[in-house]
Amino acid sequence: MQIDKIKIADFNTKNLAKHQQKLNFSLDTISNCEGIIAKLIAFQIAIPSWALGTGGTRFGRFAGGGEPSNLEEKMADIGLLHSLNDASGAISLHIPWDIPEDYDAIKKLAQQYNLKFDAVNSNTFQDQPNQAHSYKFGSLQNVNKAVRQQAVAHNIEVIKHGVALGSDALTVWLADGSSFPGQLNFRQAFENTLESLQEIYAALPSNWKMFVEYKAFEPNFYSNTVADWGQSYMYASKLGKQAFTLVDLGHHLPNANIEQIVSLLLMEGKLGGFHFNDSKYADDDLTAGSIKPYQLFLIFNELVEGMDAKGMNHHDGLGWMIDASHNIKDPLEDLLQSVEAIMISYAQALSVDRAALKIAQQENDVVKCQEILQEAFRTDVRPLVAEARLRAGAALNPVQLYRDLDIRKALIQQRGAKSISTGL
Ligand SMILES: [Mn+2]
Repeated sequence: MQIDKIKIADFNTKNLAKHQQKLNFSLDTISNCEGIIAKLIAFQIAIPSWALGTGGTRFGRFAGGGEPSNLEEKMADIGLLHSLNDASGAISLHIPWDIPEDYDAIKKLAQQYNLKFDAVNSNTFQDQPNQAHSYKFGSLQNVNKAVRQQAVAHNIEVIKHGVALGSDALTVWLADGSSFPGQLNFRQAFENTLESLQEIYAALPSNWKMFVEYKAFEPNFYSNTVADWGQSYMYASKLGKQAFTLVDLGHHLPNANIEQIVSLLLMEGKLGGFHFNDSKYADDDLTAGSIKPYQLFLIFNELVEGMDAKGMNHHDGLGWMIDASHNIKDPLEDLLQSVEAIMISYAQALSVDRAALKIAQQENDVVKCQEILQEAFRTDVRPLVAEARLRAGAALNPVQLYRDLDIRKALIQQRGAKSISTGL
């Protein structure tokens, strides 16, 4: 289903006076509001094709109803999000969960919803029906060359799907590792993985990027073969200039200083992309900004500072994507909340007084440094984010309009109460 533009306009008209009041206060208190709003309008966050349905835990899954059961319906859902917030204009496909059957039809659909194809994702963390070899003991790292070759061939096939759709990046996340000491020779696992990645890298079109995603633990519990940013950086450096590290916020050990990781990877020109989510304990895949909004702001603070230092475009210099799971919330509401949290953190980071911060840092004025950052964090930038949406023809309050229009109810009527998303 698509939302009638008139309904969005009506909603905005109804809420305009209140918005204007808040916006006027922001315009008075935050400097360079126009510059911030322009950057917010350009900023887009990709939605992964696996995030439109209800996820689950290893204990159970509680379906939400009206879930998209094929790629076309998933694109319709992202189109819906994008019409509400004008900030979700890209889809990230997961192969083989969402193999496009008719490229032209899918591309046409994307055009209709104003969506781009973000990075394509390979999957060697589970076995597919009729697969010759199992990934139980790893894929690109496997001691058996035939298994590695199968995993390499899969990644090359994913690139081909991406090329046909107009994507320009491949994300490789490996579940490879070991669950018990002694199970693996670490060096051999690294070398096998590197060799496999090199074969995939050789198949990349020249305008493509390869993102090497790391994860501290899980599903393996003793070692992961790409466990942290340092290991990812080693692979990316050895592979070449088209390879980059991808940071997923949930893939660190507790209390890791992610903002510092981001800053240094940017400095080295090796930060490729981001997966947003939030967590309290481990890789919880919760709504971005729901647990640690200050951390999200600090990360964006380094992103903005680091990208500006390199003269990078904020909106396309890196790959921006949500990677979350929705166990108890309506996935579409959850995604709207995540995008909102990301935009707020980005706007806060854009509002930091960088010149003053630089002086305070040079003077070792620790108190002043903190004051400057917290001034930006504690200033309400939500009216700027809403204004960016208003100017782009989207809704002042996407979650509210989604509820006012009873969209989930309509989706359940259309798709049924028990539809299940592919891949979950
Ligand atoms: Mn991820």
